[in-house]
Amino acid sequence: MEWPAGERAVLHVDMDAFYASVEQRDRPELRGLPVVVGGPKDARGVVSAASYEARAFGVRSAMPLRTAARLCPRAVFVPVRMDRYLEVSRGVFAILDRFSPLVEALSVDEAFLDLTGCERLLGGPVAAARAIRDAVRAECGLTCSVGVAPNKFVAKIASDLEKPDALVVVPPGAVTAFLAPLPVERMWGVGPRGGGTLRAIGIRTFADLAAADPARLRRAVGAHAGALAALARGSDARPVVPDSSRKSVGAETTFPEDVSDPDALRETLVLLADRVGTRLRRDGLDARCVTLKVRYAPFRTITRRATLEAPASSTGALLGAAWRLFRERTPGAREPVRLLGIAASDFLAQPLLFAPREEARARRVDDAVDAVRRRFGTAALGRGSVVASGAVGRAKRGSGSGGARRAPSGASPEPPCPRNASSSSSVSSAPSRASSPFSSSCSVPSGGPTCRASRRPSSASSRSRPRRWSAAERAARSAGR
Ligand code: DCP
Ligand code: MG
Repeated sequence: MEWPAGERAVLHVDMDAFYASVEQRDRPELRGLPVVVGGPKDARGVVSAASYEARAFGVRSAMPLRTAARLCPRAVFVPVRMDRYLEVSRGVFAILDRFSPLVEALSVDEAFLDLTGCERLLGGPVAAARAIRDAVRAECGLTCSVGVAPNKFVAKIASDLEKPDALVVVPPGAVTAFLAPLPVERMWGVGPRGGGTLRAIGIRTFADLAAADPARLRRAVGAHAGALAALARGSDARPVVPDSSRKSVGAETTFPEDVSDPDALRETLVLLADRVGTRLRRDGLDARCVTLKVRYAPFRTITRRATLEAPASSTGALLGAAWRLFRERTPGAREPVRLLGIAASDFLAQPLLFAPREEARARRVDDAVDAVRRRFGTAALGRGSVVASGAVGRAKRGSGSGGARRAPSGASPEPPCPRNASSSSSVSSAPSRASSPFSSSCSVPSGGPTCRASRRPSSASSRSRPRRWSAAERAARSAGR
C-alpha cells in the first residue's frame, strides 16, 4: 500500500502478551496453555502478564494472582524473570533500530517509530511494518502488533485494536472514519472511570467527543476538554522523541553506619519515595512497577520488584509498595542495612487522565506539596511518615494543584535527602534498554548530604535532551487529578 508522499508516518509496535509469550517460547510445553506470569497462584502479588489463552478466562495484568487462579484454575503460574525479558527486549529493539533512527521506547515491549519519508529506503511505512513483524517473528520467535498512522495517538490505538499478531493501517485520509465509532474508553488514559464520566453526559464514542459542546465538556472533565476533543478528532502533533524512552527513575541512599532501627528505615523509604514521586510527577510519568533495593553489610544486595495495582506517581503509592516489599520480601530490619533504594519503572505510554480514587486523592496531596516546594524551595516542606495519611497536604491544600507539571526553570522540586547519608538519583534511558532500574545510579561522594539528579549519558548527544510535554499533553496530564 502506498503512503501519500510527504505525509507523516508513525508506527506503534507492541509485543503480544510479552512476558507470557517469552515464557511460552522458552518452554514449548507451555504453548497453547493459559499462562500467568507473576508468581505462585496463592501468592499475594498481582498478575504481570497473561497469555491470550488465559485472557479468554478473564485473566488480566494487575489482577490479584488469587483472582486469576479462581478465574482459571488450570492456568500455569510462573514467576517473573525480568532479566530474561530485558534480554529479549534488547533483541526486539535491535530490530527496530534497523528501520529508523527515531525509535521511542515506551516500555520493554512497545515503541513508536517515525518512518516519514522512508519510501525509497524501505518501500514505504506499510512495507516496513510488514518487514518488522517478519523480522521479530524470525529472529525473536515472537509476535507483535503494529499500528501505522499519521501520528502517535492514532498509531497506538491502531496497534491495540486487533491484537494479537495484527497489522492495522490508518492512512491520513481515513483517520476520522477510523476513530469515529470507537468507544471513548479506548482513548489513552480515559479507561473505565473516565469513560463513566463521559458517558454520564452522553459521550460514548470518539465521534461524540469530537463534536461535544466545548463548554459542556469543560464542565464535565475540566481544563483539558479541548485537548481531549482534539485527540478524538485524531489531531496529535507530538514528535517521536528517542530520549523520552526512560526506563526507570530511582533514588538511593547509603547510610554512614549500618541501620537496623525499623523506624529509621521507614523514614528513609519515605524520603526516597518522595524524591522518586516528585520526579515522576514533574515529568508526567505514571509507573507500573516499583523496585526496592537493599544492601546489607558487608555487600550483599538484593532487589525486589512489585507490580502496582494501578499505575501511580504518588509518594504514598510508591512508599506503600516499597514498604510492603521491605516487610514481606526481605529479612527486614533483622539484618543491619547499609543502603536502601527505590526505583519506579514500566511507565505508561500516556499518563492516566482518570486515576483510581485512592491514587487521585494521594496525588492531590502531592500536587499541593509540589506547588509549595516550587514556590518556596525544596526545604519548605519535608516529608514525614505522616505523608501516607495526607496530613502534609491537608495543611497546604489550595496552593495551586493541577496546572503546570514542570518546575519553573531554576527551581528544583527535588525533596531533601536524608541527613548524614550519601544519596543518588538515577534516570535510566532507552539506550540501556536492558539495564536494571538501579544500574545507572551515580553515587555522590560519601558524607555529602546534597542530592544530585543525573541523567545517564547517552550514545547520541541528541538523546540527552529532556523531553518536553506539548501543550496538549500538559493539559491532558492535569486532568482528573
Ligand atoms: N506488565 C506488568 N504489569 C502490568 C502491565 C504490564 O508487569 N500491570 C508487564 C508484563 C507485560 C509487559 O509489561 O507482558 C507489557 O505490557 P503490555 O501492556 O504491552 O501487555 P502485554 O504485552 O502482556 O499484552 P498485550 O498483548 O495486550 O500488549
Ligand atoms: Mg504488549
